[in-house]
Amino acid sequence: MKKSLKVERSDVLRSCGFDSLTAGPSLPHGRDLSFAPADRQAAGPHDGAQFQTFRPSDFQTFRPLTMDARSILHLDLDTFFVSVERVRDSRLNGRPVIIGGSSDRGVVSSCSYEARSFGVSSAMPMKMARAMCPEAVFIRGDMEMYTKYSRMVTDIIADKAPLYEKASVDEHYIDLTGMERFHGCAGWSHELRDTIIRETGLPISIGLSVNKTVSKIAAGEAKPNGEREVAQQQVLPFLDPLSIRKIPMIGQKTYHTLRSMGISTIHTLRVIPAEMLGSLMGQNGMEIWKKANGIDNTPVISYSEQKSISTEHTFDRDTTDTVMLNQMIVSMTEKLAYELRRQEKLASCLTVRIRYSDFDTHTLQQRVPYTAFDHVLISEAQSLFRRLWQRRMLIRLIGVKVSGLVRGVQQLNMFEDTPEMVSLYMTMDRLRGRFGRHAIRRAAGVMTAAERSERELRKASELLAEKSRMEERLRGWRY
Ligand code: DCP
Ligand code: MG
Repeated sequence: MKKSLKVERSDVLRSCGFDSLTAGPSLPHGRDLSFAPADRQAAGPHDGAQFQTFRPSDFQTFRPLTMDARSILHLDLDTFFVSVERVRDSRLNGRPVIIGGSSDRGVVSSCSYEARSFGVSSAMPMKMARAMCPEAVFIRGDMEMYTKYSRMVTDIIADKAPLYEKASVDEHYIDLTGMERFHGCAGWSHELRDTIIRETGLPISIGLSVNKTVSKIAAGEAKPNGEREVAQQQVLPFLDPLSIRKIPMIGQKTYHTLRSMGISTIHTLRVIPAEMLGSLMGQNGMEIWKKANGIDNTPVISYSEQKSISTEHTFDRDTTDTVMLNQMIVSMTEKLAYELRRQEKLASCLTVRIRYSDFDTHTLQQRVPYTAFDHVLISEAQSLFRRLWQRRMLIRLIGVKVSGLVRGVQQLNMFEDTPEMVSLYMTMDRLRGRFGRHAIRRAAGVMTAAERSERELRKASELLAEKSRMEERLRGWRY
């Protein structure tokens, strides 16, 4: 018989400090709860409670730590944008530096530790940062330059690492599993870090542990400019005293939810039964519980295998209609950029493909500074298309692809653009999120009524010309 574990919802809520299904937390905000096993056993039956049923299979993915014999290295550049600015201008060393949108409506992208000591943090409105630290050096930023340094670091890693993943502009994971037998992983990691610092001039911190979550947290704890190794048996003692905020998937909202339940340390979080968190927060709760317990089986995905996003269009009739082809490029690229922003990704490479009516296919690609913005990608796509379409022959298909994707939000580009443009993007995306992708499109990607009738007229006159040519030929046959 299949065994199943039943958890009463009211039991869960009560254990977490809620008096009833509708009541708010009964514990004062910020108090750290302790869930001893005895507390759990003491919970008695509760009438009229809703039941959530878990089967043993729900927990099958929870592999004990001892089964994981991986060695995963996480590398994260320190105050990345600020450090690049410092490499280029050493007068910034030791001073509070804040990088972000130049207007008050912009937000902080990166700030130095000196600025952080004034309470400034990334994603904070620039206006607030200015008020907190008026003596800071404010820099608008240069995404092209940061992309160049980001690639420099990736190239060094690619040259030395067996398998690496580029997770964001300044973060990489390397799977060193199996290397221990030949070299010490820690020694190899130390040498790699040294090489990066020597060749780029950028400070970087590393964490080495049994999986991605723990090594990322370890790198965070090693900052600034440090190294931290957490061996398998050290994972729980290392995680236990840390704030739940250190768990990568805990954002502001989840953090406040958990804090309102009195949970502040990873230890408190991990001793709560998984099914309780699952019952309260669904699949997300289960994931958080696993991470709090140092469990993470996600693989390091090789950078070359990381997904790209692409779209293509085959025309009903092969065409040389420049206006229409250009409009198609605009709307396809717009679609991809929206998808990037929706997935919170940035692209660093753009590819355009055309297929002529004789099936001859040509592709051109171009590296771009990390972006998820239509206007950057569209102008690149248009210029690639112009270079590609040399033969001016009938086109059967066009395609656009973005690749070299990393995690990141469009805020990365904010300092390049006016706040008006950014809020326009956000409004457009909100409309698309609510009413569908086609709810709003840029004019260049949509034909105006005048353009459409002009095109119809052109087609009609082509047909008429063809008809009279045919009649001419038929007349010739008759005589
Ligand atoms: N970034 C951004 N907006 C954010 C977060 C980050 O524009 N909300 C950019 C600027 C950062 C870079 O991405 O320099 C890397 O992000 P990190 O979170 O790694 O932050 P830093 O490298 O600046 O600091 P740390 O030393 O904490 O890693
Ligand atoms: Mg960083």
